[in-house]
Amino acid sequence: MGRDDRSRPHPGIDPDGLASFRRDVVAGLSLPQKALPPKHFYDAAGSRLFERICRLPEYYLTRAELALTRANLRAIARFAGAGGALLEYGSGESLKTRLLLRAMRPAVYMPVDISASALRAAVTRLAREFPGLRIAPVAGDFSRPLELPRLPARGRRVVYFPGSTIGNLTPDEAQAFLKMTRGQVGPRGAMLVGVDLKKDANLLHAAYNDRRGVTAAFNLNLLGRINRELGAGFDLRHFAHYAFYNAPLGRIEMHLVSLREQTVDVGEHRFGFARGESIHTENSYKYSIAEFRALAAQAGFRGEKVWTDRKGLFALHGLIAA
Ligand code: SAH
Ligand code: AVI
Repeated sequence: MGRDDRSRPHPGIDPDGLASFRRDVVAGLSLPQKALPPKHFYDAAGSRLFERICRLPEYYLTRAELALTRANLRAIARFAGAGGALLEYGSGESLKTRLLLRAMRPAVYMPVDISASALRAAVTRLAREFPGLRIAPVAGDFSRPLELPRLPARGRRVVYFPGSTIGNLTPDEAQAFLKMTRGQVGPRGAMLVGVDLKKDANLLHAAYNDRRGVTAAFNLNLLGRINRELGAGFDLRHFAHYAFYNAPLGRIEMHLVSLREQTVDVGEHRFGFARGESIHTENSYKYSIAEFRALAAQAGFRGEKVWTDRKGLFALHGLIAA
C-alpha cells in the first residue's frame, strides 16, 4: 500500500451520503416522536465538539477508559495477541488506540469512521507516529454492510470498539452489530468493547449536561448541519438541549426541545413543532458487566475478560468468538 493510501480514507464507500442524510432527516422528523440518528452528529464541526466533550471535567468516560487501558495495557495486549489485524469501529481521533498499537504491534490497523475529517486527521498523525504500521482506513457507516479492504489471512483478527459507542445503539442494534463483527473476526477472533457502566444518576446527568455547554453545542450542531447541508431553516435559538437519565431503560436520552410553536422547512418538506415538543437525538445505554456479557453471548461471544477503572465507572470487555 502506497503512502497516499495510508493518509486518505477509502474513497467512494458512501456515494449517496447526502441523499441518505436527507432521507433520514425527513423520515425522522415525520415520526410522532421526532427522532434523528446520532451517527449524523459527526460532521467536521461535530467531531471537533465531541473531542472537546472528551476533555470536559464532567465527561468521565474518556478519562476512565484511558486510565483502565493504561493500567492493564499488558494484559489487554496479551489477550488481543500480536501481529494480527486490528479493526476499530468509530475510531474518531484514535486516542486510546495509540496505547494498544504500541503494546499489540498489529500487522495492520483498519480504522472505520463515518467522519471523514476525523479519520483523515487521525490517520495522518498515526502514520507519523507509527511509520512501520500498515494503515487501511475506511470512511463509512458501520450500521450498514461495509466493503472492507481485504485483511491478511495470517494472524488473529481483533475488533476494537471503545468509547461506549455501542451504547448509542439500541440493544437490538448492538446485538446485530456484534453478530456482524463475530462473522468478521472468525472462529479464533476476539473483540475489545468499551462500555459505560450503570452508576449514580447524578454523575450521569452531569456528564451529559456540562457547565460549559459543549454537549449542548454538540447536540444543536445537528440542526446546524441540517441547515448547512440540506438548506433547512432551523433557528438554533429556538431549540434547547435536554438530556436526562431514563432509569427504567438504563439510558441517557438526549433531545432538542422546541422553545416555541414553529414550523421549519427542510427542502420542500415543512415540519411543525409544538412548544415543548422534542426531537430525540441520542440514546446512550449503560450496561452492568453481567448485562453486557449476556448481550454479547446472544451474538456468539464469550465474555472472557473484563477490566474496569479504579472508580468502577467504565468497563473494557475482552470477548472471544464462542
Ligand atoms: N472511539 C473514540 C470516538 C468515540 S465517538 C473514542 O472512544 O473516544 C463515536 C465515533 O464513532 C465518532 O468518531 C463517530 O464519527 C463514529 N460513528 C458514529 N456512528 C457511526 C457509524 N454509524 N458508522 C461509523 N462511524 C460512526
Ligand atoms: C460517542 N458516544 C459514546 C458519546 C456518549 O457518551 O454517548 C456521545 C456523546 N453524546 C453526548 N456526549 C457524548
